[in-house]
Amino acid sequence: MRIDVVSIFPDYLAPLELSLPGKARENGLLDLHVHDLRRFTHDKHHTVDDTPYGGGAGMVMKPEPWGEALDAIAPDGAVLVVPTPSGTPFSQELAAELSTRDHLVFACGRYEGIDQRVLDEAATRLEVREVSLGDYVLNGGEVAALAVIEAVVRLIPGFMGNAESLVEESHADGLLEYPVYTKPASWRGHDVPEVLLSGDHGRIAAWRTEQSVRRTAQRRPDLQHPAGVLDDLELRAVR
Ligand code: 6GU
Repeated sequence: MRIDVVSIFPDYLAPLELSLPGKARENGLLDLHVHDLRRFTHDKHHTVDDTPYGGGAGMVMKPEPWGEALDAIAPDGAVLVVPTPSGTPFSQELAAELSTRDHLVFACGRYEGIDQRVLDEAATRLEVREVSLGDYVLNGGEVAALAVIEAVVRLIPGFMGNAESLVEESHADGLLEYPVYTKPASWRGHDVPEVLLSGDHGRIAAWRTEQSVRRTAQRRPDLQHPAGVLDDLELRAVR
């Protein structure tokens, strides 16, 4: 997979050299490039923003540098990912979809956002996905791009060694993860639940599913989970 990131703060993307994306790069599974938007300006001050038409607070990113950057960096067939608090919510499902694509280009906006015509024009030749991390406001798209890239890269086929650790984790089945424990069995007066020491794999699996269902019902009543999970375990009471 190739990923390009365009930002006026390319140093913000330095963590991509580390950790999972860094490993994927070393393995040759990821070809990652970060670009400074100001390289695509032509005035002395490398201006990337201007006042909004119609008035209002803040500044808007000018279309010309973005147009030139995307002409140079995003060939036909790439997916343009635009992190913005007004995007559609980013999800594990979207991460999985993006992980199957050959080329992602991230356009990191700052200020009040990017002139809408940049996205409208890009959409004539690219698939454009405006995505939000959640209902809060960041100063720019860079931190969101880091999160999206990490979620996507770890799903690239052939990346993680253990396929089970992807299947078993939070959200893969629409439920939150059950609580986990390791040694010692007793610590500061808190004991590991007895069932986990029992060696009874059937009871352990049922306990974990029940814990996942309870957590999901309590913390994330908005999450859909398959009706079969509850019915099979006769846990309808927690709904
Ligand atoms: Cl994707 N971008 C910005 N700037 N703020 C956000 C966000 C994205 N998601 C939540 N807040």
